[in-house]
Amino acid sequence: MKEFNFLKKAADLMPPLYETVVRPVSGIPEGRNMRDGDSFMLDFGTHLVGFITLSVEVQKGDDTADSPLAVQFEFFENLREDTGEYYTGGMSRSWFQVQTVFADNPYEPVVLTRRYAFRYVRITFPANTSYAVSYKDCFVKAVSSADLSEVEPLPEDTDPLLVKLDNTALLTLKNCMQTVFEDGPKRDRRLWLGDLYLQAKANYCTFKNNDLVLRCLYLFAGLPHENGCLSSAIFQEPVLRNQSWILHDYALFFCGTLADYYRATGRIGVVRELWQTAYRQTEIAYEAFEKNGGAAPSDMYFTDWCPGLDKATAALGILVSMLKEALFLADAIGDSTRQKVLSERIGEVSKALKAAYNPAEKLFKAPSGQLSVHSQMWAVLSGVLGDGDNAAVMLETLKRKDLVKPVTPYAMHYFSEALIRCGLKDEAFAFIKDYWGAMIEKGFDCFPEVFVKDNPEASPYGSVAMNSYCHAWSCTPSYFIRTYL
Ligand code: RAM
Repeated sequence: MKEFNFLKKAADLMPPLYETVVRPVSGIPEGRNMRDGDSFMLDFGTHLVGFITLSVEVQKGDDTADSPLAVQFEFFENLREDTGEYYTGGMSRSWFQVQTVFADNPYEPVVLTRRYAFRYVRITFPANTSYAVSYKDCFVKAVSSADLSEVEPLPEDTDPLLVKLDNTALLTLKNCMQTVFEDGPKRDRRLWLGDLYLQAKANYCTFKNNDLVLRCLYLFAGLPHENGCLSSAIFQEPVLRNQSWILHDYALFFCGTLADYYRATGRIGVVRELWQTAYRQTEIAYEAFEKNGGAAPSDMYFTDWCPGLDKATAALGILVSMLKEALFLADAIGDSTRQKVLSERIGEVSKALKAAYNPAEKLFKAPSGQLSVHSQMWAVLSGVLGDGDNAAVMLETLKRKDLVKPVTPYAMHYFSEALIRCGLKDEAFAFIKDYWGAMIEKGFDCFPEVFVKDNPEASPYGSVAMNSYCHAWSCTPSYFIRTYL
């Protein structure tokens, strides 16, 4: 019943979508007569999410339009996707943005009703029609639930690179803001809790669509698994449902997202309403820690797409951090029984995490002995060491070249936050400019899902064609710039 109410509230918060009409800036095949495999590539000049319409002029043949017109559309967020390879990785090829339309009436505009995410579209007329066609018009009805007029301009003297990072981050977030905070508008077009946590942080200091955050919180709370654990993601299509994959870090981020929502809005009523759900996530993750002999079950934590990562220490850091966020919520509503339980549990998990610290080396080790950036940043964010030791860990992390490094801007967010947390703000901004700046330098219009500076082929899915090139978990430069500068 309670779940049903949450879903009803989520439905009531369905946002309106703002529409903008955009036409291509280049690639228009002026005066070309096309058929039988002829094609052209339009460039819309910026990343868009929306619906395309194409109109052509039928050129008079012997017997005009005596067969349907076949039009193939291939959409690319980024030309790196145009590999021409046949994909055999683990994801479905149906994520590739290709559609062929057979228009019985070529004199009418061809209107696609499926939403695509792209900057470029290759249009091909594959059939050997007796007639040729020429380009007449093409436009996109771009959609987003983000309201640009809410975004305050940065001060005039802001470093031009930071302005670029902010603009790119804003476009990334905006195009992922649809009827929920999607992870990426090309793929998976789904609401993920780990992504939402970061999107919401960026949203509060940009588009301020706080009701969209609330809608997403209600969707998760309304669709728990049987034991009360929240799902890592929610599908809206074909039917509203939760995803079977459970991740303890993502479930715990419900506490962090709710705590941030409360900090941003002061709405204590929402905290009261969602408190049971939030608290339940800490119980589940803590019980798993206990059952696992006082260690976090790393296979239940996402952490990053980094291959071969030993996640156990980072996972403990996440658990302590989110238990603390839950304690913050318990304090806010005055739940003294749970304040006590949470404080004890924070103590227990902190002890396990501290055991991974080597003071001589000033680094945290994973159980396999692996040294990773992930272990350091999450240990620092959890606050188990004092400020001075925290800073020493991060300085050591910056110095050492042999640590396993994150491969996603998602994990790099936490690395940047960890630097700021221990007073290394200059180092944090130098890193943000270097890492996200490299994406700008490489010509990305939006921030992608995966980015490794010296490996352009990096992909968790076996091909860069499957990567998402507008991925909201990468949008946090706006959060850093607008919160800390
Ligand atoms: C990717 C999704 C999403 C992320 C999951 C774990 O496949 O696109 O962003 O949260 O991985």
